[in-house]
Amino acid sequence: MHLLLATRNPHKMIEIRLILSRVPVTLHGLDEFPGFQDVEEDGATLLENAVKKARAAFRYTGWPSLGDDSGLEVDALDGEPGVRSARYSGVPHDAEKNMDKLIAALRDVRPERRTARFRCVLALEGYERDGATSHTFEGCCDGLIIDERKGRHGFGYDPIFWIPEYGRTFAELGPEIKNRISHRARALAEFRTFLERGLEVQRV
Ligand code: ITT
Repeated sequence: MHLLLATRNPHKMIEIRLILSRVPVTLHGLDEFPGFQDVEEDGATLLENAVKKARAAFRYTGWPSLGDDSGLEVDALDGEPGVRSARYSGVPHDAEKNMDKLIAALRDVRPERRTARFRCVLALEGYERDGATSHTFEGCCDGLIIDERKGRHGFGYDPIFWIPEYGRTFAELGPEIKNRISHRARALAEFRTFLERGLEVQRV
């Protein structure tokens, strides 16, 4: 099976390729389709945007396409930046400015009240199963937002997303652990189960 990863974010791309490395699918990137125009991510939810990205890629290429929309939900900010995580401090995306803005917004919030979660929604379009050609998967990872950047791995908000169980940020943990426990890893685990079930059905 060929699967197009409908993302322009090279970090997501690397994580998804690693997490799916043992799954018998051939992964492709949007770089193979230079004429493809990016969609506007104007949905009100992660789900809407994930579907929009996957659907546009499937329509353009004809290949089953997987869109990833993800975001950081901070409880003390009523779930912000959420769906606006990438452009929290404006366009074009700037991870450093986004972290500065988030740290400033939480300046008066006590450490124990800085609970947050990363959420990842994946949309698969163009893959027929059980009478549907549209499927979605979701994963979350809980943590706390800290004031000081720690670690050099990962991307986006990873240096200030601290995981209590490990006593480290995503950026300190590195890809091996992040790709086991992250929101993206959990959503992709659901996706993998879905694919493997389909492959078993084909074998029967
Ligand atoms: P595509 O739409 O092309 O996939 P994007 O970076 O614009 O790339 P999103 O719209 O899903 O992706 O934005 C998600 C933002 O949330 C991303 O830019 C980061 O700022 C943040 N984010 C998502 N997953 C993350 C992760 O694993 N680690 C750190 N930050 C993450």
